[in-house]
Amino acid sequence: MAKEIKNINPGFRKGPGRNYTLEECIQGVKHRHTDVLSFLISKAESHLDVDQAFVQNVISETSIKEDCRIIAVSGSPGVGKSTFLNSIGADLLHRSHNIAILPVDPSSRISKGSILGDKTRMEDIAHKPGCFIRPTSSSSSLGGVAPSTSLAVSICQRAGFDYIFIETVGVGQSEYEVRFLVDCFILLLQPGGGDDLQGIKRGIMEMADIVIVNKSDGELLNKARLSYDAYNTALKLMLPNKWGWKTKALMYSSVDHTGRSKEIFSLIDKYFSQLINEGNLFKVRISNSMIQFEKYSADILLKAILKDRKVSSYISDLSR
Ligand SMILES: Nc1nc2c(ncn2[C@@H]2O[C@H](COP(=O)(O)OP(=O)(O)OP(=O)(O)O)[C@@H](O)[C@H]2O)c(=O)[nH]1
Ligand SMILES: [Mg+2]
Repeated sequence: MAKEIKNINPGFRKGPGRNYTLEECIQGVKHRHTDVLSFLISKAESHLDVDQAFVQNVISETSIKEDCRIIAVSGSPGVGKSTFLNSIGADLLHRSHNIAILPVDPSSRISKGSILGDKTRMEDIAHKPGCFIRPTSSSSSLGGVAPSTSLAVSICQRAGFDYIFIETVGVGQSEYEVRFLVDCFILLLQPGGGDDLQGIKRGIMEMADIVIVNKSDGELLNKARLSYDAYNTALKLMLPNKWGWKTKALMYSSVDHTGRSKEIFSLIDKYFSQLINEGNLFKVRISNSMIQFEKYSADILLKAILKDRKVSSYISDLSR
């Protein structure tokens, strides 16, 4: 007989069953009402124009918290992204920060699997006040990150979170797209013994602002040190990015992190201080908005073309 699984996902809550009016949503966003935020993100994921317009109305009636930090945490499947967010998220909550975590799941339309996975990996923080976790699906997008993820970030910015994290699986397209949604890009890597550098696409290293060799603990610690040295050597040869930041590497363990998150936070603080002091944070966001505008206009145009009856019958003729 199948064993009963208890508490597999204690943090999981069913989506809100009720509708909210525009005014309730505006107030809900201002007061960081998590059910309203989830409701709005569901609307953002909808393909209906009326839902998109509703979200846009809420966005235009609320203002963003300028000093929030929008950070991507990317890396290959199983590298420890959710556990990492659980670890640093717990520290941030302890320091009375509010955090939103938006895991982007390329497969959720099929399996809904990582909705369970992400929340169970973040069980230390999932129930805590000040923490909002809302997985979003990328499956509706032509690329890796759905337009709804960008709207979800916008909604969370208006809800006044201090930190907004996007968790993306670093396979192919998604990390390139998420780069242009965030202020800071953290790349998590697995300890590999130092000869693993060839396996990492150079472009991905160049995109990262902070590289973290995760799982630097137990039997993996020696391998992690070798990887860290190899990445550091490679990073020294790389030029600063266009905002003058030089990518830095750190070792971390999300399961044995006693005292270690200090290093992460001081590096994140340094990164944001440099951007702000040199007046570049605003420029980064403007530049990101322009890139998103181009991408989503192209998406909308392509979808409209594909909807055209003549085009779709031509395509089905071709594929016969
Ligand atoms: N030893 C060790 N194990 C870790 C660490 N971080 C995560 N893990 C383990 O690695 C496995 C995957 O962790 P997740 O946090 O789910 O990884 P993920 O990158 O979010 O996975 P996906 O979302 O499926 O791509 C789990 O078994 C974790 O317990 C770490 O710092 N040290
Ligand atoms: Mg995960």
